[in-house]
Amino acid sequence: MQQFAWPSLVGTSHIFTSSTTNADDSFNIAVMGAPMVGKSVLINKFVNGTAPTCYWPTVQERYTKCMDIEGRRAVLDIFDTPGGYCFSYLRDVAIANADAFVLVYSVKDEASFETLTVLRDRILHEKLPDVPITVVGNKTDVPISSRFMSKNRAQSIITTVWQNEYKEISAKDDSNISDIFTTIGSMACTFISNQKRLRAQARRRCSRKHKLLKNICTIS
Ligand SMILES: Nc1nc2c(ncn2[C@@H]2O[C@H](COP(=O)(O)OP(=O)(O)OP(=O)(O)O)[C@@H](O)[C@H]2O)c(=O)[nH]1
Ligand SMILES: [Mg+2]
Repeated sequence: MQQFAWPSLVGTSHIFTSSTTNADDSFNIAVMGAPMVGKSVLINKFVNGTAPTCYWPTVQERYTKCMDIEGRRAVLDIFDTPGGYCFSYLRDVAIANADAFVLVYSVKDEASFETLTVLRDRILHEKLPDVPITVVGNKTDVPISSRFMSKNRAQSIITTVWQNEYKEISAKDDSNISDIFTTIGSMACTFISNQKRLRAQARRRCSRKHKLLKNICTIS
């Protein structure tokens, strides 16, 4: 697990914290996407059970929530990122510090899907190819005629071509959106354990090579 401090808070930012005592693990989750796709509504519904009453563009906000992941108590440290381009450096900080990503677009806004492809490329450029990513198509409460892409097509691009998890929701109407965070939390947990195991294996291999070289030097 990476140890780091999220950037200091600026502008209209806040920290929203639920009880995080006695947690076994902690995972840093960045929620990213174009402006107005519903990132803040999604996070607030998950953490507080309610949505903000009016739209206010996010600068940066951080939320923590304790939940059971893979049978252990874990803290999700969730970073709500700005959609607007004037804060692109905050998105870079979020990418650098996150263990896993929830990428949100609106099913009625094609440009928000294009933004997601750019963001995803940026994440893959910075992180390992198997970094945990869940893509969320939000605002499914809108009439089907205003969708720019069918659910099947979105599912096929994201799960088959991108090889990422995909979920469609209405952050505004759906009451059960916690499985998005349970899924990304589990993915982060597996990813970090695998990284630890690979690092331990590499260390063991390195130390075996070192011993072998030492023996050869002693004999000769
Ligand atoms: N119809 C509909 N509207 C939604 C839904 N989720 C969010 N909205 C609305 O979309 C607008 C933007 O929501 P936010 O959650 O603030 O969007 P955001 O992605 O955080 O925006 P930025 O902070 O500017 O990046 C608000 O007016 C919300 O009420 C949804 O599922 N359905
Ligand atoms: Mg927001």
